[in-house]
Amino acid sequence: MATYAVGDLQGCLSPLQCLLQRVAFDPGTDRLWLVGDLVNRGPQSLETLRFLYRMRDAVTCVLGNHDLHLLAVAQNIERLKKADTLREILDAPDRDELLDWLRRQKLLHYDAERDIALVHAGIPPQWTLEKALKRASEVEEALRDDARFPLFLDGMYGNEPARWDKELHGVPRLRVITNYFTRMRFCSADGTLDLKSKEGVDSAPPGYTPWFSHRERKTRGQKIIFGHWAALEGQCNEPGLFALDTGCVWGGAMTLLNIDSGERHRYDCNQEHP
Ligand SMILES: [Mn+2]
Repeated sequence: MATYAVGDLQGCLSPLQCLLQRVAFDPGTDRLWLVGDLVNRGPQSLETLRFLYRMRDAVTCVLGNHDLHLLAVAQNIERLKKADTLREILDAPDRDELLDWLRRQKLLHYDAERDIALVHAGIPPQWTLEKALKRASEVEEALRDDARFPLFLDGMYGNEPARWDKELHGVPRLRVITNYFTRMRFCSADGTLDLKSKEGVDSAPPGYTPWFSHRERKTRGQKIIFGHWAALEGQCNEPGLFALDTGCVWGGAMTLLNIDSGERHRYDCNQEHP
């Protein structure tokens, strides 16, 4: 029995299946963790969701920005963008079953036995893991609540407030929490977000650094698996951090990590043709 974590899929099902085959993944005994962004931009978003749903008992998943976008589009709250490849999900006969499963996933997962956290983008420097889990559960509860679900999705879009304040309430409070867990790359030491820069660690505006680089970060030393940031190319020198987005959908690679042994498996999109 082994536990694996895989980087952003974004509808790239064949590379995932290839990697799972390579490690002889058995959904009866093995476990697969996903850093989110299961769908969008890639070629097989619907089949990816169906594949994961079928083996959902073996899956632990956190939501990414693209997954939340899919939920908002399906609620007719947001329109499809030109580059979105989500139409096939919206038209699928089993869409409600798939989307209902997706909506019940977490923003932040913590495995106490392994002492590892799983999140799409990251945990802002000013939060302890304990605080972060509480904040994440506020959004998770809104997602599961039939009445609050559409209101949350409707107010989810936007870059403001750029910083957490415990006095925030209602939708702006949920928005900044969601932006931390699902969109963050750079922030300042007090957790003010810069959501515009998307390139490598050197592309930060003055006063900003990657969320994980702040010296006073309260989760320093905590093991955290994350995705979302393809420009890192899987490199992150912070102790305990595992960056798994290696840009499969952009022609890079898909990375599968054996959590217990630390062994990494790579599917290189330029060299392999399933
Ligand atoms: Mn993302």
